[in-house]
Order: sequence, then C-alpha cells, then structure tokens
Amino acid sequence: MDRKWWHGAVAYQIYPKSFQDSNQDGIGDLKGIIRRLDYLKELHVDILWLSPIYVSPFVDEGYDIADYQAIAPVFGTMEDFDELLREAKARGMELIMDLVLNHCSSEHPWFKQALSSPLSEEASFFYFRRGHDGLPPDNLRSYFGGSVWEKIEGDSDLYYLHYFAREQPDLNWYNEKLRERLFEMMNWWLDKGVAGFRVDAIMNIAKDLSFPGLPADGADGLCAASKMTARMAGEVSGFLKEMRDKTLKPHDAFSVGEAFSVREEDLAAFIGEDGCFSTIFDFSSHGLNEGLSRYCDFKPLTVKYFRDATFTAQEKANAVGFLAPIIENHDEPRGVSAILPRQWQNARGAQALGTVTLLLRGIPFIYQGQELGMTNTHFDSVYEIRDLLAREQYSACLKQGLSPYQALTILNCESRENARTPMLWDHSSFAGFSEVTPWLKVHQDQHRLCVEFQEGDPHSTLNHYRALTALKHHPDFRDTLTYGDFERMPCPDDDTICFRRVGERQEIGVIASFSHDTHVFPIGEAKILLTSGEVSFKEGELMVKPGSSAVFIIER
Ligand code: ISL
Ligand code: CA
Repeated sequence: MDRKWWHGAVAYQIYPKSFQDSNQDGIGDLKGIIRRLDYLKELHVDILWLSPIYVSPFVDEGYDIADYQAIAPVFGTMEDFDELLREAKARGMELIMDLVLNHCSSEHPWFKQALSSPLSEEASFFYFRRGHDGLPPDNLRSYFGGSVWEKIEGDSDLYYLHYFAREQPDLNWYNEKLRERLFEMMNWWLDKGVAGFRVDAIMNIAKDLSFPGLPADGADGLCAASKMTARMAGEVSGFLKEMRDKTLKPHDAFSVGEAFSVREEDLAAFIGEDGCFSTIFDFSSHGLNEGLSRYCDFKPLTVKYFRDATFTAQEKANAVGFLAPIIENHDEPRGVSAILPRQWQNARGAQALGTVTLLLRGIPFIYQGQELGMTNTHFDSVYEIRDLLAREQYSACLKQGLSPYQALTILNCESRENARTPMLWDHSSFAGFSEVTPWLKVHQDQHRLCVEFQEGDPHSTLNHYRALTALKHHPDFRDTLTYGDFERMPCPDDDTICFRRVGERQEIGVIASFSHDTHVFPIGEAKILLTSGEVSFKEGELMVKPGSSAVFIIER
C-alpha cells in the first residue's frame, strides 16, 4: 500500500460557531481559532476539519451554502482565513474544509437564477418536477421532516427537490455542467492550500430520476429519503471517481466522506488503494433512525452494541483501507453520554472510551470538547434549542402524544444541540469562549470540564488524550498503531472492550472496562504503555478495575 501522510494522522473537528469568539458578539470566529492553535498543537493534532464557514443564511448552521468561495462575515474575512491556514501550517497542521455538495442554499445565486428563469442553465442544476393531482412528484420524507418537494410560488404544480430543509435545494449531479462548476470550486480551495475536504451527506447525490417514491414508512404516508439513498448507493461511486480524478488526485488531497449506507461490495471503491476517498467515517454504531419520529423511537446504545458494530467494521476495513473512528460530531449527542452506562459518564469513562477510539485502526476524529470528556448539555427548555431538526423532532414527539417534559427529556438525550455548545476554556463567566452571552448556552459542568481546570491535573481527561495522541505519534509505536491489523481479543463481559493491533514486530493490546467487575488479564511479558483509572500489573497479570483502560505492548 502507498504510504500517505494522513494514514497516521489525528484529526480534530472544529465547530466554528462554538470554538472561540474573538470580537465579543457571542459567536466563534476564525480569529478565535487562530488564538487557539497552540492548544490544538499541544494535543498533537494533524488535521483540522472546519464545519462550514461559507456565506450562508444559517438555516442549517452553515450547511446551507450561498457562496462556496466566500467566508461568512460572522466568521471573518478571506484574509482571516488565509492567516489561519498559514498559522496552522506553521505549526504542522493541515486544514480541511467542509464540502456540502448534495445541496446549496436557496439563497445561492444559482437557485435564485433558476427560480427567476426556468429555462436558464442554472435551472438545470436543480431538480424541478411537476406534481400530479395536487400531490408532489413522489412521497419521500425529508431528513428534517415533511415532503422533500417544495412548491414553487405562483406555479400551481411545479416543485423543487430538497432532501434536507426547504432552504437547501438538492443539486443535480446528473448535469455535467453543474459537476464541472463544483470541481472548479474544489480546485480553487485546493490551490489555495487546504489539504482536502470532509464531504457532506454525499450518498444522497444519486437519485432515481423517475422519482418513483417508496412504500410509506409512517402515518404521514411518506417514506424516509434515506431509504431511497440506500437503494441508490451503487450509483454514487461513478460520480465520486470523476470527482477524485478531476480534483483530489491531482492535488494528492486528503478526503473523508460522510457516507452512510455504503454497501459492503463498494467499500474498496470508497476507501481502497485507488478509492474515491482517503477514508470515511465509521458510523456503524450510530444506529441511524430516519423514521417519522426518529428521536421518539430511538433506543439507547450500549457498550456491547458500540463494541460489536465497531469491531465488525474494523475487520471489514483491515484489508481494504482506513476508516475514521468517531464517537460524536456536531450531529450526534456526546459519545460519553450516548455510549457509556450512567456510572461511567464521567472522567473515568471518557478516558477509557478515548483509549479505544484513538487506538482503533484508522484516522480518528476528535470532536471539540471530546478531549475534555464533555457530556450532553442539559437544556431546561425547548426555547434554549435552535437546531431545526431538534425543533422538528420535538413537535413530532408532541404529536405522538408525549408531554412537553417527556419531549424535552428526549431532546436532552438525542438532539444535535447537545454537542454544539461553546468550548469550555476556563472558569470565567462564559467559559472563556466569549465575554458576552454566547449564541448557545454554556454546558452545566463548565468548572469540572474546562481546559483551565484540567491542565493542572495529570489525571485529567485532557491530559489522557494528550498522552494518547502522543503515543499514536511515537516513533517506536507509530507504525503498528497506523498499519497494524485490528484483531479482537476475548472480552470478559458485555461492558469490556479488548482488541489488539498487530504489527510486524510488535503487538499493542488495548483494554477498556465499563464493567461492574474487576478483570484480570494474563499478558505475560508485556510492557505497559499507558493506563487510565485503576490498573495494576504484576507477575504477568494485568488487573483492570471498572472504569479503567490499559495499553500494553508485546515485542516479538
Ligand atoms: O443529523 C443527522 C443525524 O442526527 C443526520 O441525519 C444528518 O442529517 C446527516 O448525517 C447529514 O449530515 C450532514 O448534512 C446535513 C447537515 O444538517 C449536517 O449537520 C451534516 O453533518 C445537511 O447538510
Ligand atoms: Ca465572533
């Protein structure tokens, strides 16, 4: 396999609105990120993914792009961006942009032009179709609720397609001119010096152009668009190959796909030696539920479910390419809250879970605040929540007959807002994120979780993450931790995660326990590299107390 700089990398996702405010308007910005680059350097991060920073009406927090080549004024200017890029590179870190290609904003000039002249080239960049008998062209349900079709004002039966919000019209990938425009834009960013992209919601670009709809999966008579996406999955790699050849490959760029529902037979086309992406996120344990009332129907995860799904995904990827392990992102509740049993939703649990995700095979993505062990944010009222999906699912819960209290309880477990609250830097009024009230509330455990508090504690989650990322880069172990195969080890119970990374001359074992019981592992001549919680090693026996983790090496 061709070796690439990103194979051994650690990536970090910045949610710019919530990372660091520099001009005291309560919203994070690019200058704020620049101020915190040294912090990221100390965490031994190699790749920074910025959630969208483009001009946008922010209906979906920037995932509705109105200008792909301009910075949203709320985040700063293109000069600020160039400075950020320079400063990151000066510290040995690369930036990747969030690339939203399935749709743009209804405020994008292409869409405005399309609306004003139906015969324009721009109109062919979108999907406009006539409905029948007063009904839209098909019965798919948007990811954010309601039909995927929106009626054009003034025209009695003409609709446009939007898999997400109505302000996010889908782009027509079957139009070559549109593809060329998107590729040009990608090359413009790559020429500027960004290292690559995180490619948003990409599986959705394949459409059945006859718009047949699907059997209803809810009382609204609609069917989740994700089901059509899964059905069309085989068509995506054709588009992606063209994209790779015209943009990523000539720049030797890094790319990570947000690709749910990749078929097993397509894995090599996505992440193989000559695949379309460098990696794709491992969503195997994130139990997507896109039904009518997806929050309401949600079943909590267990350590066993997370472990088994992750292990299976790792085994499938071993011989093919690299996955990108994650436990959370800006669309998910915090991993510590979602995956761990209640007694380990604390620093001990966060550290043991960190040991697992950073040492799995692949390119781990840390989501801002994960390294602090941040848990879900507690919202006291639905009015504190802004996310359109959370709001919509709240209404769906009420419609199902839940009380407002029950619906809020569900949001506090499930909503995307859980992980979008401001980064916790210090003990000051707004956690050092801003000097004024932030756009979204500050997490309830600021003082226990903030960087300032954790820096001084050698046993803090932050310092454990620093040790993990240092280990991943250590010249003696780097090769095994990058290229070593993943292999499961026997797990003593459902709440324990044990695996090893098998390199040419060494084997690195990883054990994390979220159990009620202490476990003893005979590991013979091994050497301990790192532990968290309460672990002891004596006469070839490793004793791991609940809420602990250990990493050991066996040289051959
Ligand atoms: O949010 C989800 C689960 O909580 C997903 O269904 C999500 O919509 C899907 O993963 C696609 O996500 C991406 O595209 C969306 C945007 O809202 C998300 O923030 C983004 O990550 C539309 O651009
Ligand atoms: Ca600001």
